[in-house]
Amino acid sequence: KPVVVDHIGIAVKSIEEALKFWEATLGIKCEGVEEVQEQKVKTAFLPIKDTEVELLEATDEDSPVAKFIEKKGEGIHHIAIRVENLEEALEELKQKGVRLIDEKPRYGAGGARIAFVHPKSTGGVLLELSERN
Ligand code: CMX
Repeated sequence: KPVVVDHIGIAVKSIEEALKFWEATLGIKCEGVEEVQEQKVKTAFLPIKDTEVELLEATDEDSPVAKFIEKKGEGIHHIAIRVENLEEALEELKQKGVRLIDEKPRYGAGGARIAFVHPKSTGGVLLELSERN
């Protein structure tokens, strides 16, 4: 089966400002804003056919998204691909020697179970695995 891109996460300084481009200019409607407190980010989801854009705004100055913007500026922060069984996917990658940031699932926006793969193993791209029911 082809891999499904669940969403593309984009780090922004301000979701309100970013929506002026995504909503007003491009006409892609934001379907909901949600804070993921544990990860110190506010997220805004904009559905595009078969995938979504996720705008990510830091909710704290020591948020990983604040640090990302400080270092690299606003831009693509991660790519999330859909998996059917997150534990199985993590186990398979581990067996293949892939370095994981999260060995165990945690919760992301929209109640998805997620885990991040270390950019050292992916050619510099932060990769998120996402299981949605
Ligand atoms: N792109 C490329 N590299 C990145 C990166 C990014 N976006 N974020 C982190 N890295 C790199 C770091 O530079 C670091 O590299 P070194 O080991 O060479 O120093 C490595 O990845 C590990 O990063 P870290 O910050 O030291 O590790 P942590 O475990 O503290 O945090 C992570 C990792 C990915 C969880 C955190 O940086 C992060 O981005 N958290 C926010 C997660 C998020 O976007 N949540 C939104 C909700 C989820 C959703 O539904 O999508």
